[in-house]
Amino acid sequence: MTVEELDMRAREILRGNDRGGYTVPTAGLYPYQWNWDSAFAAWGFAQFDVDRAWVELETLFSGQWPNGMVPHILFHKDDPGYFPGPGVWGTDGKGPISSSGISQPPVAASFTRAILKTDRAAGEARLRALYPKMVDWHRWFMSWRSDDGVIFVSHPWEAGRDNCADWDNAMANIDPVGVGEYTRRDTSHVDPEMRPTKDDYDRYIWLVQRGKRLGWDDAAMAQDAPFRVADPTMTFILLRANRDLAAMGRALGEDVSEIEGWIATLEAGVPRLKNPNFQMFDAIDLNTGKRSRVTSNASFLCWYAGIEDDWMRRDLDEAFTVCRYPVPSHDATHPGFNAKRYWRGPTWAIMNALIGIGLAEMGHGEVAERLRRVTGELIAEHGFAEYFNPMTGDPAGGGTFTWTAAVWLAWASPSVGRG
Ligand code: 9WN
Repeated sequence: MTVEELDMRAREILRGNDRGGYTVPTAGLYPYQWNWDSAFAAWGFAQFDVDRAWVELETLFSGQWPNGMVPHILFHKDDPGYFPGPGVWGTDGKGPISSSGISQPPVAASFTRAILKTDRAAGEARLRALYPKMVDWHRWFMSWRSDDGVIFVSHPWEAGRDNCADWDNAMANIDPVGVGEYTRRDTSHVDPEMRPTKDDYDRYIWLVQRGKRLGWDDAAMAQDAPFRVADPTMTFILLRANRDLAAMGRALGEDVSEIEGWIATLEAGVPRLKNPNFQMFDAIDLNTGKRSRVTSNASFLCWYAGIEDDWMRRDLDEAFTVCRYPVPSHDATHPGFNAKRYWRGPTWAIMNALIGIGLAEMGHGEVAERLRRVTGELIAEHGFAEYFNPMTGDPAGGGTFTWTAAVWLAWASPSVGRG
């Protein structure tokens, strides 16, 4: 396909996954609105229909809970094709729309700022309405997910990197006793070898059952929490999002001192995520202090957060040597690497886009451009898949995927205007 045809195909995918005000990640496998997927979708829509981009974000924030949390899934319309659905989550009455009870990486403020650049005229009024909601959401993270400036997750799904090795220590300490029988739906849509294992799912569901039992009450859930893992994804993304939120607040004439305080707290927390023995950014099980000791694609989000790191820069060069299509979600030289299984090896275009944006901004223009080019080739040659084998480029997971199409339109396509 030519670049023009690929651009058109990407727009068709976004339109095709549009369910009226929100976009599903892909039909069948993920039939609801997911949080960070929607923020990427908005970024994609902004390249050809900026009004639709704002609507995507507005619909996402229409599901915000009174405590500020923006759920990771909004169940606008019941669909038996996904498990666990609204009944398993049991969040009735917690928010204005049926939803899950956890959040996801807060990329929305950063994409809002990117969208504003394409829509300076009408954008200000839309931003004015969204801004306080984003502040409330970020405050919720700082109140309930910060451990002295490192952001932790309460469930693997909260980080959006469901089965990555960063959670292995904490997952091994959970005994999913009483989880009961359930039927997964993901493995009827996708090859089970590309998905998390049953051991993983037992723990995912067990944690959801615990949240439901505790009425998804933040204070109750924080007591003796069985899963508390300090996460590079969340910490770097929230730090970056706070910088973007503060910039937008200043432009609106708002007092941003609270947000500046969060930025200082997170900047002070980041060094704890640096593994002192292996020098990469990894995860920490806060219940035991054990580190994950694996480089993931989230380790390379440091630049996106405005943090320079020479060791990670060298690791990135190595990833280019080992993989034809970096950046793998799990160090490809490590015995735990699996080129097919979800977040334990495959390359994700969304992560590459965030890494590439950060590299370019921090003065690593050459490698940023190389990553953009190789991601563009990956999508052009292998399609708009959910994720890809980093060695061969083989597509994996769901197809006609919203965020891969969005990343193509906004970042990876050779037609994207630079400068
Ligand atoms: C659980 C929708 C979501 C992404 C996540 C990705 C995957 C869900 C699942 O799909 O997670 O939230 O059922 O596997 O890991 O990042 O937001 O695309």
